[in-house]
Amino acid sequence: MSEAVVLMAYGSPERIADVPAYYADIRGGRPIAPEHLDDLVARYRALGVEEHNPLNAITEQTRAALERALGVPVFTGMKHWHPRIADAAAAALANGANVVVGLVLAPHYSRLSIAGYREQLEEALAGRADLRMIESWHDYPPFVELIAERVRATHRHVVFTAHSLPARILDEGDPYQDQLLRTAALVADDAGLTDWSFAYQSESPTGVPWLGPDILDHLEDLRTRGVTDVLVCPIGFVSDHLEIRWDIDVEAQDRARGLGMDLQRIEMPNADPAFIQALALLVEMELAHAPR
Ligand code: FEC
Repeated sequence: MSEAVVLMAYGSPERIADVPAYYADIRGGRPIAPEHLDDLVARYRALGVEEHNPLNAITEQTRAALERALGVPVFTGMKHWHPRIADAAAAALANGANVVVGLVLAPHYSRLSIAGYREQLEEALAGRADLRMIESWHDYPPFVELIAERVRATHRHVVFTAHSLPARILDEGDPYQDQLLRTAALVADDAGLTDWSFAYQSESPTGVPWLGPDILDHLEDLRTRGVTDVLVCPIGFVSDHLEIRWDIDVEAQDRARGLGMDLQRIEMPNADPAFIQALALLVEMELAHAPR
C-alpha cells in the first residue's frame, strides 16, 4: 500500500492580478458585478496582497508540517486557485500512491462546501487510487480540545462564528448548521463557558437570503443586552485568511468599536504543532480503517 494525502483548502489568489480569475472561479460562470470585483480587489490589497500572498504561505507551512508528522507525502490542492485539487491528485498518483486520504482544511460538512472538494478529487483520481475522504471533523476531540484551550478562562462573551451559506440549505436537510452548533456546544462544554453565542460571517452579495444572524447585527444585539467585551472564536475556519483578517479583524472590529465594545479573537490554529498533531492523528485513523 502506497499512501498520500491531498490536503485541500479554499485557495487564495497569489497576486492582485489573479483576483478577477479567482473570483470568476468562485462564481463558476455566473455574472460578477464590477463593484463587487472592485471591492474584493480592495480587500486583498488592504491585506498586503500585491505580487505575493502571505495567506497562501500558511497553507504551505501546514502541508509541510503535516508531511513531517505523518512521514507520508502530502500534496496541497486548492478548490478555487492553483495548485488545483486535480494537480494535487496527479502529483499523488505520479508519486505512486494507491491510497489517497482527502482532508479539507474546514471541519464542517455541507453539500455546498465539502461535497465540492470531494467531487473535484474523485474526478481527478478517476478510480486510479482508493480514496479515503474525511468529510467532517467537527466533533473530533483533539480539535474541540485545541479550540477550547483558546477560550478557556476568558471573562468575555464568546461568539463562535462560521462562514454563512444560502439559507435554503436548511430546507435541503444539509447537516452544516447542526455540525456548527455541535462544535460550539462541545467547545463551550469543554472550556466551561456559560456566556456564549453563535453567529455567521462573510455572507456574499448573491441576492438570496443567507443564514443568520450575521456577526455585525449580532454585535449590535449583544450590545443592547449589555455585553461590552467579546471574544470571537471562528470555529468554521482554521487559518488566517481573508475571512478572518478582513471580515473579523477589520469589519467586525470596526462595528464593535463603533458600538463601544472591545472585540478580541482567538489565534487561529494555522500550523500550530498541536493542530498538526491533531490532523496527523485524524489521517492515521482514516488509514487504519479497512478499505471501504
Ligand atoms: O483567504 C482567501 O483568499 C480566501 C478566503 C475564503 C475562505 C472561504 C471559505 C468558505 N467559503 C464558503 C462559501 C462561499 C460561498 C460563496 C463564497 C464567496 C467567496 C468569495 C471570496 C471567498 N468566498 Fe467563501 N471563502 C473565502 C473567500 N464563499 C473571496 C467571493 C467574494 C465575496 O463574496 O467576498 C458565494 C459564491 C457565489 O458567489 O455564489 C457560498 C464556505 C467556506 C468555508 C469552508 C471552506 O473553507 O471551504 C462554506 C477560507
